[in-house]
Amino acid sequence: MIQLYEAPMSTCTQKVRFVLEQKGLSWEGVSVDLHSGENFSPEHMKLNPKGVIPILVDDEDVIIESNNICQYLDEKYPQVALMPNSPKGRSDVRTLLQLIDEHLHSDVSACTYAIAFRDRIAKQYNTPEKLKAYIAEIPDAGKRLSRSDYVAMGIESPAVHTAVIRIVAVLRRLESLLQNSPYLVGDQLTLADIAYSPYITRLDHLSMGGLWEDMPAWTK
Ligand SMILES: N[C@@H](CCC(=O)N[C@@H](CS)C(=O)NCC(=O)O)C(=O)O
Repeated sequence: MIQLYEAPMSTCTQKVRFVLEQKGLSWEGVSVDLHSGENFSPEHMKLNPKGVIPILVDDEDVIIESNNICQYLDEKYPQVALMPNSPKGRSDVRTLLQLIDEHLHSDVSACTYAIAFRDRIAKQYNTPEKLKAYIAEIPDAGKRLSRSDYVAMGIESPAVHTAVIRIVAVLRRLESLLQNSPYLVGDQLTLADIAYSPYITRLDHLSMGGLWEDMPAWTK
């Protein structure tokens, strides 16, 4: 039995769901309420000490980190291959996945918090004490600092400016990969396409689609 700890708005969860669908696997969702901080509960932290989703539980095995979960599913359930055959192709996919973990995820997250989540957090934790308690629960020290900034400064946060510059650089890189193929690596759908798609959708939902206005390969 496969269980996925998830929330509908989570980009990392969306890529795992995409893989599960491609593989035709049956699975059960376990909803985690990120808005109420359920992800910081002791039960959740036992499964993922980072206090985040997604978490995949496959029988007894607990797998964390969305890119890692996608690769795990591809190896364990090879019926529909989502990695290229060649070592070079697989290496190219892994390089692209690494870029997400290095900064794309946190950059898109910076924009999401600064533009879309900021007001909700400010309303929900509407006294300095409540906000402090919410921030204090976040296990990662860097995230504690950046989240405070997004709530206090919104898009004026210097981290958001850096994030947008880095996102544009990633989009340009993807655009060059899409010149000769509708797929990022080779001529078939791979984990790279699946992993990037929720971030592009999120940027679109944040009305940031203008960032790729001059990148024609996207529209193909
Ligand atoms: N590198 C992790 C990032 C996980 C992550 O940041 N998940 C978000 C949802 S997409 C989350 O749980 N956020 C809740 C929080 O940080 O409070 C992965 O790819 O799984």
